[in-house]
Amino acid sequence: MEKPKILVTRRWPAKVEKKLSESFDVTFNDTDIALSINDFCDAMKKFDAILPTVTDKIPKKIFEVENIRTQILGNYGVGYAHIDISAAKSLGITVTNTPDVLSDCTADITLTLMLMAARRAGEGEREVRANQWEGWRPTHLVGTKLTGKTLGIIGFGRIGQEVAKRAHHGFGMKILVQNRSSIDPSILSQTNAVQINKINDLLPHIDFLSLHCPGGEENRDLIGSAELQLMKKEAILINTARGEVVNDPALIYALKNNIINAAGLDVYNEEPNLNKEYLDCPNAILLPHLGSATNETREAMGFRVIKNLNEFFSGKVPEDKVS
Ligand code: 8YV
Repeated sequence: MEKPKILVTRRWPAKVEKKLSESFDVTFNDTDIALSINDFCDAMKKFDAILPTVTDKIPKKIFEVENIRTQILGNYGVGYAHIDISAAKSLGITVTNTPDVLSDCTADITLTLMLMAARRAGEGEREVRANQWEGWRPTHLVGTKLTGKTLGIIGFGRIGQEVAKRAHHGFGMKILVQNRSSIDPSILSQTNAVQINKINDLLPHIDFLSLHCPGGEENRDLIGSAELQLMKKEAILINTARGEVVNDPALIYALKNNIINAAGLDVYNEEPNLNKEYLDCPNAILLPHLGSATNETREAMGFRVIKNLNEFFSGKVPEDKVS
């Protein structure tokens, strides 16, 4: 039997690429430059499976090409708001993602941002590198503690729960959560978390807010000026979910006008072309979408895609099927 023809849209960890080439007829993207929409349309006619990432925008148009050969999009990543899922569904094209394997690392980067923003680590590092550090003094770059503070988490799935564990058991933080469905009490009790129904009822009571809900249109601008106004002036906002969940002009205004204290961002609207006004905000910690960027996790994500492909091509429903 002929091996399925697979397109990998970006470079993946070497071990995973090797494993892929052992099992499939694979085309790699040696340039590592993201595919254009036209390239993607073309690929839909040539490959049985395409393995995209967040840098591949896959709108309805891509599913409108004639003579589609692709049966499965094996997304490398947990978030899939960049794929028009209902268009895929209407053609019976399977879409899978890679949950679980990146929860630890995304939670770790969340805590990294919380600590960096609270302790003004970005400002401090820039000062030292600019050779402008004048030495220790009691009032120099004074930040705020995590220990004992209250963390609000929007979206209490796998990543949100890992963040809660680190914050509660590591820093003694009190956890308030908002989630679209109700969370099993046995899960809440692991971190003594309290579920609040409405975001607006949570916002005035928290010192840190961390976003872990899906992106896409349903959550666009979930945090805008009205929500930021409800937060404490001392509060810190962390976004490791998706850029569209936060309204950029509203957050930039809030950072520049002491509506909130600081923000830590790993994701942006229109990545990598983030709103340049963030660069003028010293109280914004800005990371380049590093949530899952560890060797261990990037390999595990790749092997999870391979597992989904093997299940699919042996006639089973892949464990991580989202459409
Ligand atoms: C991924 C992420 O690296 O998995 C996700 O949803 O945001 C990232 O950590 C990225 O999406 C790769 O496609």
